[in-house]
Amino acid sequence: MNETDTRGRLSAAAVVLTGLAVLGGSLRADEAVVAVIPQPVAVQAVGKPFVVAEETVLIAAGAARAEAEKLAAALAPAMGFALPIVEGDEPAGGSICLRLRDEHAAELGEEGYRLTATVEGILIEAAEPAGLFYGIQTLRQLLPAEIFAKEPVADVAWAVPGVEITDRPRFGWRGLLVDPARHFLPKFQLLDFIDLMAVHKFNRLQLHLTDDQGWRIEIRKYPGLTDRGAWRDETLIGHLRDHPHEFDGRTYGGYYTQNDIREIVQYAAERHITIVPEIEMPGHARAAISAYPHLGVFPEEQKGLRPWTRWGISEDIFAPREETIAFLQDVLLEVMELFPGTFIHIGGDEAVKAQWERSDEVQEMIRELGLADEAELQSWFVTRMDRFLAEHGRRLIGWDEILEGGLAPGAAVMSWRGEAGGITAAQAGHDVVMAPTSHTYLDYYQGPPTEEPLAIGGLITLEHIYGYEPVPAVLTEDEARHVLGAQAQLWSEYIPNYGHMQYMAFPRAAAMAEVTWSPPAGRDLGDFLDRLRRHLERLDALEVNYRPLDP
Ligand code: TNX
Repeated sequence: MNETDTRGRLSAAAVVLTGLAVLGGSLRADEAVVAVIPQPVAVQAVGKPFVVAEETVLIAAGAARAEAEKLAAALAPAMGFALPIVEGDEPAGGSICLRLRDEHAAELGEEGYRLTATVEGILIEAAEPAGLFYGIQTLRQLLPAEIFAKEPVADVAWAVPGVEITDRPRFGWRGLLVDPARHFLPKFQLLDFIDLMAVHKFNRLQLHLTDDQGWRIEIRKYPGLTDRGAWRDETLIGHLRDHPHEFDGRTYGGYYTQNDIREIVQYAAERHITIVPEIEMPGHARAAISAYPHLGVFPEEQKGLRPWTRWGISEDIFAPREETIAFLQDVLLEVMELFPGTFIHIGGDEAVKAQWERSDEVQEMIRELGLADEAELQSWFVTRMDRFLAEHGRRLIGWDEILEGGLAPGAAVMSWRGEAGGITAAQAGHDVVMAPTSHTYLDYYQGPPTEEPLAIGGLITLEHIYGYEPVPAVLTEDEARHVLGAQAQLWSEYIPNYGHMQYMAFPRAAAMAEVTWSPPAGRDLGDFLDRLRRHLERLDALEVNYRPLDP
């Protein structure tokens, strides 16, 4: 493990420096280890460590200054002092310099960075602010784990080992999905989660904002969506497959106001995370139809419908009427106003067609439009949205069911039912995000079900995720370019609160971070686990309720 290969690169836990020249006599840190997650592209030892102390200054100018402020803010709680920022972009002794240079674009891309730490000081260089931000995340991990503490920690030498790190991500989409629809996640906890994502260099957060069990985003034009659609009368206790079903009898709900959303989007953007909003259609629509029954296939029968109180897939599906399309496009207009990212996720999964099949009105539409069946009708529906989003300069992304009945021209596909959908879409020249149940479902068990808290089912261990390869071998090089990246999902039917969400997310999300960031050639489970042991000390300092490695 502690070997340097011929190019002078060091394996993860390799750089162990002992006997740091530290200030004062009572310092605990007498060794520092390079154990960065996700593993950087290249790490090279260059000499003695640099010790960050109260007299250290941050040097930055222009757009780098905002990143320097984030660095100062990240270090201050544990260090107990905020490093001052001085204007400039030349490193000086005893400083941490953050520098943007266009000339790095070819080598480092938009998100890459180079970090050089010597006994003299630290220099982080990048072509874009995102690169500096990721360099800062690496710097935090080069410091003793206590740097992640929320309160000042005494008697720690804030030493950074002498290293040169050159790094850039493998994929541009390094995503996690959070599902506030089944169980609501209050804003302050969502913001905390965004911080944890940033530590792991994730850059996409898909927010599953609507589902049968609740509508979680304020839409000004349709206040009923949250007045009525955000509240269910009770919630299933235990697992859906256990009978008889029991319910807790308590009203449950919540939603994000538009101000909340603006705050969340801004908070994420400061951490170089783009939020991908998901508005489900045409299925998973029960909460919306409960609020506005005329959107349903059988408005008369659906009067009095309530958001669902159990899990599974409800039959309630939007009617494909012009009125419904107009309603959803109104919703998307407000969504686009709030979320500046390119991609808008329209769901599209598990749209049970039973109501469309039973409805004379819908059958008549299928005939009039000259469509073959309900699958083509869904495709027609999605194409309407695809066009609408394109007219507004955005792109549609949906779950792989949107392939059935023909893929809308500009659509990107999120492949969840295995990789087949992603492969088909990439071969047809569409962009793809890999999110297969086989490797990326963080709502599945992570250990023997008898020893774990209740989960939806399945089994996806840390090791299994670590072994995931997002680019299917059957794709040609050109087709493979359509694989934007991969995403892990925290569906929340069986994740009732944030503490449990952390338990399901970590440490598996750390493995996912490495799958989406690091070059596949360096993938080594033993090395990852060595680094992860150090990384868990960071999560301890952050007070994350992760699942222990050996529970
Ligand atoms: C399938 S993944 C769903 C979700 C559930 C999840 C539970 C997908 C597109 N649809 O609605 O929450 O399974 O694992």
